[in-house]
Amino acid sequence: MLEKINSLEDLKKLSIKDKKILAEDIRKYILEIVSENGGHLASNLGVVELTIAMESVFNVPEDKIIWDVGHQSYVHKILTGRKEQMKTLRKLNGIAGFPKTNESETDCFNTGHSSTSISAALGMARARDIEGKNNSVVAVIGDGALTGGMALEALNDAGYSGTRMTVILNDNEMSISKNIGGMNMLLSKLRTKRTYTKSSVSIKNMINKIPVVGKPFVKVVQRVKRSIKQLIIPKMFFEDIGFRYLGPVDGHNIEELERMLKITKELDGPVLLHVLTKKGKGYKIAEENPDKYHATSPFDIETGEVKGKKKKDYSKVFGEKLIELAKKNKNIVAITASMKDGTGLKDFQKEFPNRFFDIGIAEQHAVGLAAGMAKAGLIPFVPIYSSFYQRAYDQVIHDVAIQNLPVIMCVDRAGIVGADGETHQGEFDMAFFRLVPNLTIMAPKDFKELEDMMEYAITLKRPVVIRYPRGGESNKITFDKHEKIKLGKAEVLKEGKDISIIAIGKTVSRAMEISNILKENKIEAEVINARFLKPLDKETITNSIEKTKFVITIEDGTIINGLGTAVKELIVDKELKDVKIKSYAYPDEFIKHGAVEELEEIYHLDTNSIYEDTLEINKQKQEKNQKEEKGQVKDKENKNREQEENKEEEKKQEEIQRK
Ligand SMILES: Cc1ncc(C[n+]2csc(CCOP(=O)(O)OP(=O)(O)O)c2C)c(N)n1
Repeated sequence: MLEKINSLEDLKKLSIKDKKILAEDIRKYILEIVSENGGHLASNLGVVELTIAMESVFNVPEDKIIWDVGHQSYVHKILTGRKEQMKTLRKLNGIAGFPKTNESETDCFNTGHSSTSISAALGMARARDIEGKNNSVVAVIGDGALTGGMALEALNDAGYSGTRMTVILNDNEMSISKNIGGMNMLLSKLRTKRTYTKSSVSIKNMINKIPVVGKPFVKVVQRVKRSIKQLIIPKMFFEDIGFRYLGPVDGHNIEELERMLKITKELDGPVLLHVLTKKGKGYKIAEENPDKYHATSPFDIETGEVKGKKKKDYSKVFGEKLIELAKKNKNIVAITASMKDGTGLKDFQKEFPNRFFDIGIAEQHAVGLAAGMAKAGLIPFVPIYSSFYQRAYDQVIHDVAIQNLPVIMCVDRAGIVGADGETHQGEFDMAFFRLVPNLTIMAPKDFKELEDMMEYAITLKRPVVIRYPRGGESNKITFDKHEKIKLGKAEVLKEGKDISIIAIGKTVSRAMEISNILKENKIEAEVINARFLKPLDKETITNSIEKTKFVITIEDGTIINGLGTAVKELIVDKELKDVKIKSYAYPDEFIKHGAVEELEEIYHLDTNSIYEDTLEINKQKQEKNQKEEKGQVKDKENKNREQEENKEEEKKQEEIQRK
């Protein structure tokens, strides 16, 4: 059936029976692609019928569908003319793993971070009303994403405004792991109810028939009415804030879905359609382990085994060390914004269930909560991915930094993460944290240094940022030396007279690799592991630059306001003369998806590019030195000649005078 579907027109012609066959074909196709390329599996398998029904009932691109997070948009992409290209999913220059407006006009809004869809949909609906158009606007949001503050802010606005729009709540009871929170408690009550289309209307009518006589009586009766409603219809939360609630509906029944979607299309004002789906639907292994197959590396379809050996990564080292530290210090607690697996906290939760807090997809709250805990004497560790820390920037400044509170902010997935692309790349954190007063910012060169930094952070008793990358240590360089961590002290890993290479975090091993190749070319590089972006070790760096007069900086962050900028500021402030500096970092642009190694090469951050560049600059430097030396020799010769001539002239004058 999938072979016959090349456009939405083809889809719309199918009978329900054929759409069911199509759904199975799409599942197989997604399984093939994700098992090859990696990607978000379980969420996509869960929305196959929902997407078919939506694309059948709504008329995209005139009607607007906004996919929250967007990780579940594969079915949509397959149905909207990108079936063949999906084989390039998440590859360099291939189809992105999230909606992209530049890929298709049916992707009406870019997403990637959670909980944005209702705001965007409301914005489009308001624009439609102002322009006097009539199209539908739909936000599709998961129960996980509904725990995010931005979604709740948007519900609050949309319900009150009465704007015509639809929110489809795709409820699979899962965020990445089991969903939690008060909203989830509300949804679990709703899940067990039968569909409210007719029944809700009749219950409402019944309640409205309770007579209200006399003013003092009104309030009492209203309160009674309200509690009766709450008892019978937990959907009242949505209705009370201004939404018309429909559902719950079986999210794998295309016929029923289409029927309900058609109703939503006809209704005025904001509507919330509650759809129940199963994460991983149709692939037993994912149904049984939806968290493991939420996002996966390439795997074997038969066994579900992930291909290739899984190496130890920074998140795991972080999680293990935190358990060790927490055993010694009862004040240590851990907070996650719905990412306990990704950030390595799974075992911490088992070991210390009372000191572990999964607070939903709510990064702002995570940091605000940590600030409160720190103020009251606890030591909160808050591991959040770099790109998601963007959400909590104000909380870092307002709640943590201004009050100088000892919150330990662990920035996981710092730097380029690869296939998830521009919304998930973590190249900005050094830049945006560097300008916040009171923050100490560190990045480890390897696992051992991460452990040392975590231990050290506790002793500081003020806000600390520790950033570390996705994946594991370098497999080319191992570090034997680990100097004790001291505030604002860099580590000189290798002494040299020709060039200073200053790096931080993951790129320190690259600096070592480059220095090794340079050595083969008789160039002695001094390698400095900066360790601290803030406070920067000005003394060590100045001494090195004064010696070599040629410095390169390497970092997996943006070129603006990172390590390179800090070193340049230092050179200017200290008025260091005749210094050549070249900074390697990501440029001032959003970095698209692709393998990390490919992206590093494109942006000249790979070992070879830096090495070749360095060789060239060093050659220029030597030529300049030689020229200067030659110039100096010539100057000396000229001076000597002048002196001789002067002497002769003096002699002549003396002779004349004597005569
Ligand atoms: C701001 C932000 N924090 C964290 C994430 C990581 N993340 C991606 S999907 C997801 C769970 C989403 O759950 P839900 O909305 O229920 O969708 P489902 O995958 O269950 O369909 C999380 C936490 C994110 N994308 N954005």
